[in-house]
Amino acid sequence: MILFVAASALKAQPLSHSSKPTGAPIYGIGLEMDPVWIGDDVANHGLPEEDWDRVYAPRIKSTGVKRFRMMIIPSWYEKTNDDDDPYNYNWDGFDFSEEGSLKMLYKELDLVEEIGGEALLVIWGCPFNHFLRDPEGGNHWVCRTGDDEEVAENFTALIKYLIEVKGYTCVKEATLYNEPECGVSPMGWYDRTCRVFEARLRREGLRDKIRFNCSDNTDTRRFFLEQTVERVGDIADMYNSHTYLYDCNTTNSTIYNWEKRNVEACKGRPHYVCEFGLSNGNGLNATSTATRGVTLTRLALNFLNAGASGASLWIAYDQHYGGLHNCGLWHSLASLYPDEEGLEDYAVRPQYYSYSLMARFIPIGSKVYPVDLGNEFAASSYVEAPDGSKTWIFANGNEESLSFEIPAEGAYDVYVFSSDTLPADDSQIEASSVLEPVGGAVSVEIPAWSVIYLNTKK
Ligand SMILES: [Ca+2]
Ligand SMILES: [Ca+2]
Repeated sequence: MILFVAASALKAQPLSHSSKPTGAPIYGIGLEMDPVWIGDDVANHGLPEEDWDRVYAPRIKSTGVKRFRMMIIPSWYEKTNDDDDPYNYNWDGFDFSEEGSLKMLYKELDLVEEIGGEALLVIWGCPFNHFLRDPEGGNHWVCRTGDDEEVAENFTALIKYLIEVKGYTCVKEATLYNEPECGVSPMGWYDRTCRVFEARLRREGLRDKIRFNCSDNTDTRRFFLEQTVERVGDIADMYNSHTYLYDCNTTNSTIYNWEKRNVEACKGRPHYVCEFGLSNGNGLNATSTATRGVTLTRLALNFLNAGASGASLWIAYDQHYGGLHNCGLWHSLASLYPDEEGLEDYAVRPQYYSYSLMARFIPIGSKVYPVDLGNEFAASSYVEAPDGSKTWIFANGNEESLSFEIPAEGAYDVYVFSSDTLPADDSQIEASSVLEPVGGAVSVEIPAWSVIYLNTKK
């Protein structure tokens, strides 16, 4: 392996991190992992079920990701109304049997439980032919819901079942509706349903087990986040927004300021970027390039530096919702990509390795100290993990290398992600060299289009 990093005589810019952390609680680096892999609501692609245990679960474990966002559709377990009383769970009227998407949900939660991770459940809306649909609520594959009390019963029934019957401790967070402002639940409906749901969590003794994560708005609609804070700020534990506005051509300032304004809108409560990706998939942004892995890291570092509690990638792996969504950490069956010659089933993309580095070095409970590199296409953060280890992270999206001198009390393990350091298989990138301090500092060169992690040697 080529060693890019060495204590060198290059003219290096002295660097220090912010003296204070952002103050945001860090809920970790996340992945969208919707339980539709063997279900039939969205995907129907004939994947061999055993490949979950053979390929998918081991890979998720190897990434080190501990936070997962999951789609929930109310009809999966309450096809018709359990009874006419929304304050009486008629358990015979719910069906939690291990089939279809529920079976997949249990497989995913089993995995999250095993690795000590956390799951965010998101009611997506309800199908157009479902009893929860508002008769005036549109005719899409997910629609606005009608009866707030019935919605609250439906969602809390699932949460109760998962926590109290199945015994999952990883179910930690809940969101009402994916991107509600897009029509699934505009303000006026949304805030009322949130209040009824939150009251029901309290009534059922579930409130202290669940963070209520609100807004879930799309990138350009900060007004919805602001209205959410205004209307349900007394019951929300945290907020989140999504973005697909940016790519390798976007400056740090633009990305940072987008998230800074979100954080400010939340008035002291945490803000998480619950979905993010790139605005296009061409050239340096293409899904199977290492440059995409660098840009995704640069985006996440900007969010964190601006005070985000973390960021979650859309999507863990290709799920064949359609072409737009073929941007996961790995492909699906090769036969589904007729244009990609020589592709192997489940081939990983370079971002599989870069995303794992982020997840491993920014664990839940970290503190993030922003670092200003004075460069619009290279970003950096200094992260203190709960176990006391400290990591400098650099993502360089320039065509030139950059050199910095950073303080060092001891040696650093060096992890390098670039097109030249990709493992030949799906094992993750490990340390490739050690930097020993000279005179209380180390010099580090960050090559063009690379990500480098310097982790205090344990
Ligand atoms: Ca019901
Ligand atoms: Ca009922």
